Amino acid sequence: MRLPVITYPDRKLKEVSKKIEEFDSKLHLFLDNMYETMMSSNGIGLAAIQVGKPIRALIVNLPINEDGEQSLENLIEVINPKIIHFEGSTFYQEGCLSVPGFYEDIERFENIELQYQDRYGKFHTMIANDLLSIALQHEIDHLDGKLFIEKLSYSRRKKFEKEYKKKQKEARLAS
Ligand code: Y12
Ligand code: CO
Repeated sequence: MRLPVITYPDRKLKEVSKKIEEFDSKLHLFLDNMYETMMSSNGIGLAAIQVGKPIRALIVNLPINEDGEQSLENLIEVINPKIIHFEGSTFYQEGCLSVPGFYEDIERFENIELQYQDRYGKFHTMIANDLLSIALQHEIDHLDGKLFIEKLSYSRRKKFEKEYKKKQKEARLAS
């Protein structure tokens, strides 16, 4: 089932998500619904809070080629993540399904080491580089109630707020 994606400035996105303790069929169905929602919205990453559930779950499915194709085999489900090491710095033009139509260069760690659980509660450790590292950091920020726009400079954020409000007004008038 496709779930509605919450968009900025909904205050729900500021909520800090709770640790997952039960790895049951209810969680599995929710993760499946997150996947359907992300794929049907042309996303490559989604956190549970973006569909209104404040639990520490996120999914990432990076493109496998330059045409942007995605494969279920590459889907990564991450529960209760903890970044245990990080190094380097990199910039990438990020976008977010909860901030539609806005992309901006954001600084992140280049490489991270992540401890997390899978949908069955099994613990894993992963080293993530490049785009995967960026996507995971973006999604983990959602679990802590943070959006990538909060990393913008004061002047860029002001400009964003003005442009975003204008776009929202135009969309309301067109609907
Ligand atoms: C690098 C940087 C950030 C991430 C987080 C995951 N972000 C996304 O999946 C964003 C997807 C996105 C898709 C949109 O829809 C279409 O393009 C059709 C979109 O909509 C508009 O711009 C209107 C915005 C964002 C992962 C890796
Ligand atoms: Co996002």
